[in-house]
Amino acid sequence: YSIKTMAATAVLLGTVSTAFADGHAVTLRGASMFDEDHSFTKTLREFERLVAENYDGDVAFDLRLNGELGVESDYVTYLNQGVAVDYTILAPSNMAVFSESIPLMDMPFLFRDLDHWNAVLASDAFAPLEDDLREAAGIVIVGYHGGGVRNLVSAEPITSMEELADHRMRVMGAPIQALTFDAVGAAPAAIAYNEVYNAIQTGVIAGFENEAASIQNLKFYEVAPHISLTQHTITVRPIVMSAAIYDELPADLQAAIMTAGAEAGAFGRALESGADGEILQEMSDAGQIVIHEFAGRDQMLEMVQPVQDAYAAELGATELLESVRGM
Ligand code: MAV
Repeated sequence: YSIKTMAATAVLLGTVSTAFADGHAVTLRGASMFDEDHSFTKTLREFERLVAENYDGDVAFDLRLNGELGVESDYVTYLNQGVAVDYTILAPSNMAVFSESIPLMDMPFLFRDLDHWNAVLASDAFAPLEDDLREAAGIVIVGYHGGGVRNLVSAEPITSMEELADHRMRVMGAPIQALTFDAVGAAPAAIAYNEVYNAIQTGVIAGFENEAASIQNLKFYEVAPHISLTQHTITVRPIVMSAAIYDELPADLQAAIMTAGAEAGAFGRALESGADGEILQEMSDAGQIVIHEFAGRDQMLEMVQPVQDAYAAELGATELLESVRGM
């Protein structure tokens, strides 16, 4: 191996060993599906800044934006294998392939409101899920971003349970997501995020569900301009690292990462939850979306609870779910 080949290999693997390539002791590679304006990217930038601030050694970051390295379902595989992506922000439901329990964190109708969401994230209720993720997926949670509210996004308005019936909509890859929307009468299908825009445009599906920041950043309103305020999810979006990479880092860098993750998460949650309503308003003012009230939210909630109960029971997580509900 020449130094050059090793450097090239190191770049491919995107890890600690990129020292050869750019002269830094440690270079970590990150990934975002969005541009600099999205709260995920801003939170990852804040994370980088805080790691550097809290660490005495030499660490550099190489954050790839705009889906250059794919979508979250790709990042999960990379993190698991310890290649290409070292840190990112992920929807728990996109990690279901490796951990059946992690999607419990972001199942629809888990949180009553922002206060409840805040209380749960301030507790250690999710610790058993974090442990399972590390064990089963090789992914370490270093902080929690989130705070977007997910609504139905569709080509035609969906304002009632009747209009929701058999609505062909995309959901994230976790079985609990499909089970939930199936239970309320829709016709959900798991489709990769980077295929959603085309699938709606070509009529393969009639819509999906998402939060304001991402609808705006990826211009989903161009094909799905109708937002129905089902407000079914307040997002939980862990800042994550590959355990294979994290475990190889010096202890003081690991400590800096944990501190930075917690702080960057708090920064990001305030940012996204604070901007959610404003972004909807911006898109509405710009004539990009039409916002509709949704009449059946209470009914949805009632229909979904047994599905949540069954999922938790299957995981042996009934107590966890009860304690989250009780907060
Ligand atoms: C939004 O862009 C984010 O919540 C992101 O974390 C998800 O992966 C994505 O939606 C999605 O629906 O897959």
